[in-house]
Amino acid sequence: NELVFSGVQPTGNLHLGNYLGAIKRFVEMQARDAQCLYCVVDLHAITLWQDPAELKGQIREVTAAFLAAGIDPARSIVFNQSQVPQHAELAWIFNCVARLGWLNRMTQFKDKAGKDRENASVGLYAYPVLMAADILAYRATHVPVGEDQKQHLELTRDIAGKFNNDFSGSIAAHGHGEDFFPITEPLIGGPAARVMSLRDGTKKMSKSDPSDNSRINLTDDADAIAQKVRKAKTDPEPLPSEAAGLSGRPEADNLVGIFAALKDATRDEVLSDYGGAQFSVFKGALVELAVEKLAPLGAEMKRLIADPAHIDAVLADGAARAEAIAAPTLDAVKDIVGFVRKG
Ligand code: AQP
Repeated sequence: NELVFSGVQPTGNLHLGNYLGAIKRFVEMQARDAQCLYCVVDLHAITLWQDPAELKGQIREVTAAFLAAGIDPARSIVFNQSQVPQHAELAWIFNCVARLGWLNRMTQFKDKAGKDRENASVGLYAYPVLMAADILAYRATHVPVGEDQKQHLELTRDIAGKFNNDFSGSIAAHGHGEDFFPITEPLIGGPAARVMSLRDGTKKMSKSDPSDNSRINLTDDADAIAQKVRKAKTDPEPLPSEAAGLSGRPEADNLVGIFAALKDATRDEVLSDYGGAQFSVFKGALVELAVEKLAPLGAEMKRLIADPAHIDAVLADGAARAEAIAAPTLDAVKDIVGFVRKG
């Protein structure tokens, strides 16, 4: 049985990369015959300091983006991580399974901690272990994410494998199959698995980039979208007629990839229409397409955010349904590890 899990951090400035690399694909996964869980990962968000006066709004904004994009909270389980205690509980057990050497290789920690590593939170370091717990508390088989999460997904697989191996005798003694935790499949792909900054085609589009012109925010209106696309960095050559011609042209590759993802097409299909075109022409078409797809999404997000009670009710309902799946897994894990537990 397929079970899909993924999450987005409520750290503000949700952008086109989060949408094309993750949220749009969450919606597509609903069409498969699988239970999907989509989580606003607030425990992850506080690995970097978040203003308590802003955090609730940020959590509701991500929830609104999920719903506005087409995630149906009756079919999928939409919730925020801190309402389901099993994530943090399982993360502790996994802290005792994961090895320091594995975490020392994580490039996202190195990027986010920067030069002042001694001053980074322990949570930022242990972030990928909590992510493994998010996924494995539901024994999820498939995780749609952007390219930047590939290494963390590999760590999840390593933790699942080591747990299955370290506790194989106890897993069997408690009547479970030898693969208690599944070896989760990352679902990374499509033309926008890694959307780059509009100002620098070698840097990922990111919430924390100080330049607002580097990203299209999901709440940007039509004028802002148009202005940012028109200002986006390009090179002087016209577009090539095939995707192979984009290599070594990161900015052109990025804009064509964004166009393709918005249009549900491939880069080659886009270039069969725009090969040989100047950027002035292509950007005009991209503005039109981006406004057509994103402006209604942003408007619907704003409408939903205006009714926080509705969003909070969706999250509470989702948390109860998520906990109903995670609690029996945690009970089984405690038995396997050898804890005494009530009832
Ligand atoms: N640029 C991107 N292209 C494609 N996918 C992306 N994702 C993020 N950036 C891009 C995917 O969005 C999902 C949620 O990401 P996240 O909220 O967990 O955090 P992040 O990856 O740390 O996002 P940012 O925007 O890059 O934030 P900062 O600036 O804090 O580093 C994930 O599936 C992610 O892959």
